[in-house]
Amino acid sequence: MQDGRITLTQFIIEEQRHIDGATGDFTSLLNDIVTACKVISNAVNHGALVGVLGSAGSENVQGETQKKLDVIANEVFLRSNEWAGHLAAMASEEMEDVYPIPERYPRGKYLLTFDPLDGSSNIDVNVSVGTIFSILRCPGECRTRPSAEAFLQPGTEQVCAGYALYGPSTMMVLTTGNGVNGFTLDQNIGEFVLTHPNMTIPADTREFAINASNMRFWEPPVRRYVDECLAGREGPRGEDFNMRWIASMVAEVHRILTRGGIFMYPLDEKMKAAGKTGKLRLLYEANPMGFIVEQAGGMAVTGRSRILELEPEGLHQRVPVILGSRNEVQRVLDYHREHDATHAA
Ligand code: AHM
Ligand code: MG
Repeated sequence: MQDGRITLTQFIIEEQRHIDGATGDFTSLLNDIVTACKVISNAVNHGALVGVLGSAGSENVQGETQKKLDVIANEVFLRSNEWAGHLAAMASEEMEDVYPIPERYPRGKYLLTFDPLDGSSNIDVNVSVGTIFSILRCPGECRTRPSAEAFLQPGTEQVCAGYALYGPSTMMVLTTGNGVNGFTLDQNIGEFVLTHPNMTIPADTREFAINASNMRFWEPPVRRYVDECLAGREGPRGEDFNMRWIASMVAEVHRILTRGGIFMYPLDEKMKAAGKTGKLRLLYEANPMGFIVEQAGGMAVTGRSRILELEPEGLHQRVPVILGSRNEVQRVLDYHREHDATHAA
């Protein structure tokens, strides 16, 4: 821009220039995603003024009540990204099946997964929510007949991952595997401007995030970690810890990218008894956030393995998520390893 500021579009074009064989398809796809996020941001900002708050009176595939904004954001993402010819198919938290690009449009070489409005329990109380997305390459025949199997790629295969945070300001944070950069929406000109170049997560932290209402169901390694944090200066860690829980993963990850921290939605006994494998979804929550966190120098694990190396088994598969500052995540990983070694089946 004339004033020396760098827009998201400019940033991506310049980054792609250094990639052999780049056709501009990816830049163009990202532009459509950015447009969708601006539209969602506008709806979120206007809230009750435009009648978008409250329940839609329906349930999604996971049996969760859909908010009006969940449904609107999903539609916005589909319409913005289906027409341009960059995608073969999309998959969303709000749709049971894969959404193949309609026959009337050309099909492209990428796949897009997204959670159109994450943290939607926060919408009605006017607390930050966000959009999470992940871009994969479409393997083999998938361009002609895209199926759910095409999406079942480990997180290490992601071409790009990002989130939009609809908070006091709207931000877009993304990675293409070359570090993490944050952009703030300048509402006056309608452009995302680079404001947070090369975001990195401090290796150490004294702040943790977990929904403590599940404490009685936690596995021993998680309970041990949190107990030690709560014991503070007088406990084994010898330091006081702070705690935060926003119930909006995008806001939580953004805080961690900004000042460090650890976020946990672990496996617990209640989930196990119900046959569940976690709370958060692998393909459009854990993998994109894991990619971003790792690119910022942090770690993202289930407690027992690296999230990005998991072989997905289903479109809506749930996994435990523990991510953030490297040394703390490593500690939780170690506690699981120690526990499992002494309690082998
Ligand atoms: P959602 O995709 O239905 O909004 O659920 C995901 C959200 C995350 O953003 C957040 O970390 C978590 O659910 C909060 O869960 P809880 O309500 O148990 O605190
Ligand atoms: Mg979600």
